[in-house]
Amino acid sequence: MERTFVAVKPDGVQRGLCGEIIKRFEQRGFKLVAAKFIQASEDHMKQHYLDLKDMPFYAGLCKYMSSGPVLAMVWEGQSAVKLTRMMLGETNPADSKPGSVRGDLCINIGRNIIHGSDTLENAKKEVDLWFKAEEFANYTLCSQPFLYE
Ligand code: IDP
Ligand code: MG
Repeated sequence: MERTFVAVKPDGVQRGLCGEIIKRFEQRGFKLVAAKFIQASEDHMKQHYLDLKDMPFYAGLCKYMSSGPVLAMVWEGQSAVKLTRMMLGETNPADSKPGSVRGDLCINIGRNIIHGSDTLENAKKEVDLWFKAEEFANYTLCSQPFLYE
């Protein structure tokens, strides 16, 4: 089982897409193990996007991501990192296929409504950056035996 970090960005929250996004993860069969609705500081976002610090859009991205609340979540499941990235679509919504979150629900690369960890290593880092150990729910999904062989 893998855990991945997913966040509905401030644009997704403002556009009322939290429910639609949660629905897609629930319907896929992923298990929600942690969630919180918070406005992150600019410093927190700078840490989150540290790998992109040399990109021209880094400052604007961190400012935007801290401009309003985000829905931060950890979803668990088999191949959760890879499957989540496929559900999200490409970074640029214009390259995202219909059926993906970005391909269905947004248009512009700077307002692409959702974040998902890109590798298992980054997922671990991001989960640790956003959540403390006591913020995780420990339970079994009743659908578990019907999702996995
Ligand atoms: P990802 O979110 O698909 O993993 P990254 O390359 O990690 O994409 O970039 C992080 C975020 O930075 C993107 O989701 C998007 O919001 C923003 N971003 C990426 N490239 C551009 C760009 O060329 N212009 C403006 N914003 C960008
Ligand atoms: Mg990324």
